[in-house]
Amino acid sequence: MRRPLMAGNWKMHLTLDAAQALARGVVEGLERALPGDDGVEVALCPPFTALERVGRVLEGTPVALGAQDLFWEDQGAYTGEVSGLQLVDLGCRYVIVGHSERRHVFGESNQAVQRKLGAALRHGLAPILCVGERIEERRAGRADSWVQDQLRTAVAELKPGEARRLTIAYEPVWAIGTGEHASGEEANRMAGVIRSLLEELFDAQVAAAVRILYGGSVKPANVGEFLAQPQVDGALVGGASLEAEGFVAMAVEAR
Ligand code: G2H
Repeated sequence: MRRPLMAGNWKMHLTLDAAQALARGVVEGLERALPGDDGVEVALCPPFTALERVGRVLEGTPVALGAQDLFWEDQGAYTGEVSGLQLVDLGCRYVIVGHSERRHVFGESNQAVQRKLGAALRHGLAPILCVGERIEERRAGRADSWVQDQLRTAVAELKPGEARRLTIAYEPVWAIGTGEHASGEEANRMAGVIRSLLEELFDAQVAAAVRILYGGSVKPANVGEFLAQPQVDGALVGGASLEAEGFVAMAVEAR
C-alpha cells in the first residue's frame, strides 16, 4: 500500500519569519485536524534559506522537511550550489529533483537530473523526481514519449532497490502556476504511463511501490479530483501551499 504524500513546494517565497509562521500554521493545523493520524505523509519544501528555521519548527512533528534542489557533488568550488550532504545535515528527508522550473528556467538537462537523483539517493534522501511535458509536446501528441524519455534517463543508473525509494511528480509544464490543470482522468493516465515504464525498466514490485503525485495548479477546490484517481498518490503543491489552512485541508483530503 502506498501512503499518500502531500508536499508543499514553497519555491522562492517567504522570508525567515514568514516561513516559520507558515510552518507553525501547518503543524498546528494538522495537529488539530488529524491528531495521531498517519494515513497521509506531509512534507514542506522551503527555500534553502529557510530550511534550518523551518526544520526547527518541524522537529518532533510528523511533518517532513524537504529541499527544492541539490547539486551532485558533496563539496567543492561550486559557487551557489548546495549538496546532499548539506541537506542531510540540515535535517532534510525529501529533495525535489528536476522540477520543471529547474529544467526550463535554468536549463537543467535530463543528464543533470540523473546525477542529482543519484546524489540524493546516495545521501539517503527521498527524492521527488519531477517529470512533465510542455504545451508543444502535448499539442504534437508527444506528451507520453517526452515524459518517458525524462524518466528513462533519470533512472538509467538506478538499481531496483534504489528506484523503489523514489516519489515521482507528474507536473505538466503548461499547468504550473497558470491556473490551468490537467483533468483527473488525464493525470491518472499519465501516472499509469509512468508506472508501466517503471515496471518495464525495473519490475512489478518497484512499479507498485513508487508513489506518483500530480502537480500543477493544485488547490483545495480541485485536489479531490486528483486524489480520487487510483494511480495518483498525492500532490506536489506550489502556490496553494503558501496558505496554511488550505494546505492542511488538502492533506486531510489526501488521507
Ligand atoms: C508545480 C507546482 C508545485 P503550482 O510547480 O511544484 O506549482 O501548484 O503553483 O502550479
